[in-house]
Amino acid sequence: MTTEFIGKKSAAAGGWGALKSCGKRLLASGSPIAGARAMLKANQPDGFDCPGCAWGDPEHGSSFEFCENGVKAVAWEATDKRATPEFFARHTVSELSKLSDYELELNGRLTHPMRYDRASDRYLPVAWADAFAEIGVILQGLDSPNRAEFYTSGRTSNEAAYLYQLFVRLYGTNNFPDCSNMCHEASGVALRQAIGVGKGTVLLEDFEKADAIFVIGQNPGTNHPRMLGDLRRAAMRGAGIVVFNPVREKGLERFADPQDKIEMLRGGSQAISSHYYQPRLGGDMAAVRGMAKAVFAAEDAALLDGRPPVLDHAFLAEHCEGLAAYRAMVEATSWEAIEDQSGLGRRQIEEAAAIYMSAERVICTWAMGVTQHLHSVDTIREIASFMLLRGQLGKPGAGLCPVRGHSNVQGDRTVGINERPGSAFLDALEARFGFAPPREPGHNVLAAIGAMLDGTAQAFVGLGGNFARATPDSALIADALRRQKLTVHIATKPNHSHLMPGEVSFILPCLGRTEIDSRPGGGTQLVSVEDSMSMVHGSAGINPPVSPHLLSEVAIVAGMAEATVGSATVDWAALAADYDRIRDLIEDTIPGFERYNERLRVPRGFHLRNAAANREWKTPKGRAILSDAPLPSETVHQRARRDASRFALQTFRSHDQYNTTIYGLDDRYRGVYGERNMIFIHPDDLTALGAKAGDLADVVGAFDDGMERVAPSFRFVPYDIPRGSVAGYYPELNVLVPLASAGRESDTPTSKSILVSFRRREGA
Ligand SMILES: Nc1nc2c(c(=O)[nH]1)N[C@H]1C(S)=C(S)[C@@H](COP(=O)(O)OP(=O)(O)OC[C@H]3O[C@@H](n4cnc5c(=O)[nH]c(N)nc54)[C@H](O)[C@@H]3O)O[C@H]1N2
Ligand SMILES: Nc1nc2c(c(=O)[nH]1)N[C@H]1C(S)=C(S)[C@@H](COP(=O)(O)OP(=O)(O)OC[C@H]3O[C@@H](n4cnc5c(=O)[nH]c(N)nc54)[C@H](O)[C@@H]3O)O[C@H]1N2
Ligand SMILES: [Mo]
Repeated sequence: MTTEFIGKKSAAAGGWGALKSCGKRLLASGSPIAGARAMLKANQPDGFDCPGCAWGDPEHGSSFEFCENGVKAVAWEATDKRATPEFFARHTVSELSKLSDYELELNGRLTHPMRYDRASDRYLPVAWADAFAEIGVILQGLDSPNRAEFYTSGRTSNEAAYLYQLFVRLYGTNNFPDCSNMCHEASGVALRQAIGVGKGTVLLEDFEKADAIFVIGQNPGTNHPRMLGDLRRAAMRGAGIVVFNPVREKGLERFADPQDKIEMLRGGSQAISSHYYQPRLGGDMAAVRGMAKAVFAAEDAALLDGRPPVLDHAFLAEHCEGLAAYRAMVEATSWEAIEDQSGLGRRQIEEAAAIYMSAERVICTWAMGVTQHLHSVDTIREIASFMLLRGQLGKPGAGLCPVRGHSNVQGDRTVGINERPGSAFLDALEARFGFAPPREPGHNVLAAIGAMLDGTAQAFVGLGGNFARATPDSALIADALRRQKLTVHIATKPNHSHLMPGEVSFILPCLGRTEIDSRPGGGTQLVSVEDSMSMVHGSAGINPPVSPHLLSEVAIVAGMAEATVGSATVDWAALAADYDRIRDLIEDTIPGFERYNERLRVPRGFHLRNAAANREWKTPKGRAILSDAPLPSETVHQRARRDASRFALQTFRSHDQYNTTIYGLDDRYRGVYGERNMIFIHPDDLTALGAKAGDLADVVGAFDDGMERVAPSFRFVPYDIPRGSVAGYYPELNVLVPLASAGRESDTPTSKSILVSFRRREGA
């Protein structure tokens, strides 16, 4: 037995630990100066948008607006390590496949376009022009454009994403699997149904005005560290910060702001959450329903006692639809059902509801803990309905805030990465460019995988990301990629998706966010991104490119487009020479981008108008809609509890990773070090299994589709987590996420509720 990897947890998130880690990270990158210089320009008006996350940038930020994870993301890109043609000559693809994600990316930045050579099982350098030409020939030769899949990861700029969708639609398909299909898709679907806009309604400023902030299913200390600054200021003002998270996450408990000199010198820290509730996995809909039940009860009591009503009747009457049905559904749900599904006691839920009711302005934020379940859309509808009861939307200091992941995932969707584009957008493309864009819906991530598995799909192009590692049932995906006639990966560093080559396979290396993008004939270029608060702003790199052979994402997309669809309809080369021209096209075809080039160049950029935030409801009924969906009859967690050997597993992120990019093997805030194959489990569950901290077990999937799923050799870590719930890291556990288990209406893999059991292993 070994427990060496379990160590001390940080006393607070942030603080000196974060600064120390920043320094280490910059030194380890080999280019501490480039990294440090870059950080001073992160999220500044004249710098680049930090590739770390999609949290908003403050108007009056400190002289530097960055965080530990921003430093890691920047250092990761500004590394002095290079995956050169010599590197690829030294190793066959089969050899590289044996490396972990961590070891593979450690080889540094890609420097040359590479083409797979089957005879030697190696990637060999190729000229850009030859790569584009061959891609064009293969894409043109497919039986139908609908047999190609065009993936996007959310780091791509608005300009590259817009050009990509234009190319792909001109080619003839809407097959746009996107990382957001695995991420906040449920938020988009639910919010469009409820309030007519699939985005959040708050601005960063609203966090300064809220009396209460509910943070549901999100770990900002690790994934959105700059949000902790806003939560900390709110906590210091006395705002209630109510957390729902099965796991006690350090960043939501205490935070020492590295940007606050006095706090740092005193070694102090600020408590973040005022109330921390630990629901069972997938129990949030029940918890919110319980709060709504308490609100209706309080409303009745107030009416009886002649006190002012609790509900915002004026708002509900003027703006909402479905109150009676929602209320009937809430009242028909018993406390017993709510307590069993949420795992929280009625008292706790009533206490949380009291905070909601005593606050004049409430914000609710959420992330993957809410969106990656079977009933995520219903849960988010429930959150929206609950917030509408007291008119907590469309006023300062209040609103709904799905906190996005990738730094431009929201922008990519805004500019047309959508497998089900609206007709208004397609009409605009048709009018502007004079071609008939495809109208039939295309593939999202799960549909694309289905098509790759059944042989329909013949080509895969990935604009960023790590498709094979981010998706469920990893074992099947490798096969699916290898069966393609063509695989193309536009990337900054090598990852495992690159090592599953189709018949013809390319790795095309691109510039990162922090690098100067200088185009022949067009000078230095600016790109733009949209954050979680719908602010669109410019981003210009400041470091010289790591290799003279890199092209920008825009130039690569333009190169593939020209070779595939020709330049008769769109002058790709002209667009790639000057991105202002791409922005002019965005302005012409997408509402909200008026005077794009001008407004982009003011500090902090501009806000894309959000109708719901102005209490304008773009729903079919022209009103905000409360939902009357029943609670799920049984969550995965409830199912697991029927059988003592079964558990509900969630896959989350450690403090030392960016999705499939692993920066290191520590998770300081959770007190584990040097190891990632770990299962966090309640101590009593561990005892019931007859196991101890550090014992080894295989994690076995219990999804009943006849497929055997095993993640071998994981170690138990006793943790503060509800009984029956366990947790471990993504992407290592993706072998257990069943392709066939997808969120209703969102089609999102259910990465936060996987039915598993354990098979003990002998030895340590
Ligand atoms: N440093 C860093 N930053 C990142 C990323 C990264 O990998 N590293 N990834 C980026 C991306 S793409 C995204 S989408 C975001 C992700 O940001 P998060 O959503 O914070 O990511 P996860 O680590 O998946 O954490 C989910 C949290 O939800 C909790 N949770 C799980 N299941 C449930 C549940 O049923 N109910 C409730 N109430 N809570 C639950 C988990 O305990 C965990 O605290 O972060 C972005 N920022
Ligand atoms: N089990 C489980 N699975 C999950 C999740 C989970 O919580 N649990 N989360 C899901 C979520 S929220 C998401 S968003 C997806 C993420 O899925 P992806 O977006 O596909 O994955 P990433 O790991 O973010 O992609 C990393 C790769 O992007 C490339 N890259 C980095 N920067 C750039 C750049 O500037 N340009 C280009 N072209 N390439 C770049 C690098 O080569 C790197 O290897 O994973 C999903 N999968
Ligand atoms: Mo994400």
